Amino acid sequence: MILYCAPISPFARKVRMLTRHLGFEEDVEERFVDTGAPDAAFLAANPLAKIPTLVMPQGEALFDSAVIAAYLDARAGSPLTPQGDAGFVARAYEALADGVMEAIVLVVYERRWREEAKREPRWVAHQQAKISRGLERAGEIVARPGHGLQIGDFALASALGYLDLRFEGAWRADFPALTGWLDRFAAQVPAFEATRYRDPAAAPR
Ligand SMILES: N[C@@H](CCC(=O)N[C@@H](CS)C(=O)NCC(=O)O)C(=O)O
Repeated sequence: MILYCAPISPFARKVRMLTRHLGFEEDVEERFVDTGAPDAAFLAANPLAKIPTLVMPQGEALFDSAVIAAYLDARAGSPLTPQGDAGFVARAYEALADGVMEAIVLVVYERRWREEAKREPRWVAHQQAKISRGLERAGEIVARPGHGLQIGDFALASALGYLDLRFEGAWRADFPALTGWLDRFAAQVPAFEATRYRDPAAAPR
């Protein structure tokens, strides 16, 4: 399988952690792409030119990250998906963590795609409020008794890792319980460390 991705993308990291954690590392060739200058093969797989995009063995392309995550987990025998209604609750938690990630990406894109004079502080504040409320809720979810490792955890860890990278870990002061959770996740999932972006100083803003 081919995974179109990039070393710094949080949505890609979610999937790159899952391929490793679920034992598919050898089956997946990671191809780093520039979403700002997509090549023909990547565009043929995903006309939206978004990462992650996974090309299955039979050649069909899967996106977005939730679809790819569900596919990989199903292929592995669904270790990360609770049965019954709890499975839908787990998907809503994944959507929450993905939504936090999306809001962070939008704040980063505001900085990247708009000149300073054209940036809209109200829009940034609107996204930051989503990030805060989303992290508040995620903190409650991971603290539920019996909360087991699931796909949403990979999305949440990815979002927190991206906040560390882009905003110097400012979230840690506001959400100390999540810092403890992230440490425990990293201990349980070595793929978190393995996919850490190694050169923050060189990261495109
Ligand atoms: N909902 C998508 C979001 C993916 C996404 O926004 N990826 C970013 C990189 S982190 C991207 O491809 N950006 C390029 C663009 O929007 O043109 C998912 O879950 O995969």
